[in-house]
Amino acid sequence: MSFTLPPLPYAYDALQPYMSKETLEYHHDKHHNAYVTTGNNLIKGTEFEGKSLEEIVKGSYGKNAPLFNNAGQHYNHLHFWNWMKPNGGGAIPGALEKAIVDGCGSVDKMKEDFIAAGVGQFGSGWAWLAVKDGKVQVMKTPNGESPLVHGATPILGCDVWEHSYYIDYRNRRPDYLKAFVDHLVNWEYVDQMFQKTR
Ligand code: MN3
Repeated sequence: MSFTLPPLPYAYDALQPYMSKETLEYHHDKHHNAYVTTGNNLIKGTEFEGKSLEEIVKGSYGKNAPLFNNAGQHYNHLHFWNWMKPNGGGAIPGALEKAIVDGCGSVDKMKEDFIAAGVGQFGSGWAWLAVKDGKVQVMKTPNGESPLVHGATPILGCDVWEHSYYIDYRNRRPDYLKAFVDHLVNWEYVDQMFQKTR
């Protein structure tokens, strides 16, 4: 199976003013596309040809760093586009909300911890909500890693690489994370991933 780059699930200008058309053009068409192209070149002739993306991400971690970086980022970005929507950040579906309260204390505490995880990730990486041992928890990872390689299942992630926010927010990563949580998160897609862990 080779990697392919699906189109964005909304128009390039659909997330404005919280994420600009220019950011999405660079981020999707250049950055994500590069992970797809490079990943396809690196996978040729390896044991991972023909495996599923999740198998490639988990299997290459700690064994084949160049392939892992590109496959990991392909996995993260495939979901990242769907973790956002125009007019996002609204109500959280009931069963998921209950699990968030159970795992994180409250919805407000989860949002606060998620933003703090993204702000506190030194350099490039991701902030996450993940399910581990049946519990929802906040995590952060460097570079192309995700909860998948730490024994957990990601249900929401925010890209905190500078390419994700520097055009719109310059150095203000906290403002980007707050806008992501308040105005962009597609909780229905988060809920779909959460339901698969039940
Ligand atoms: Mn990115």
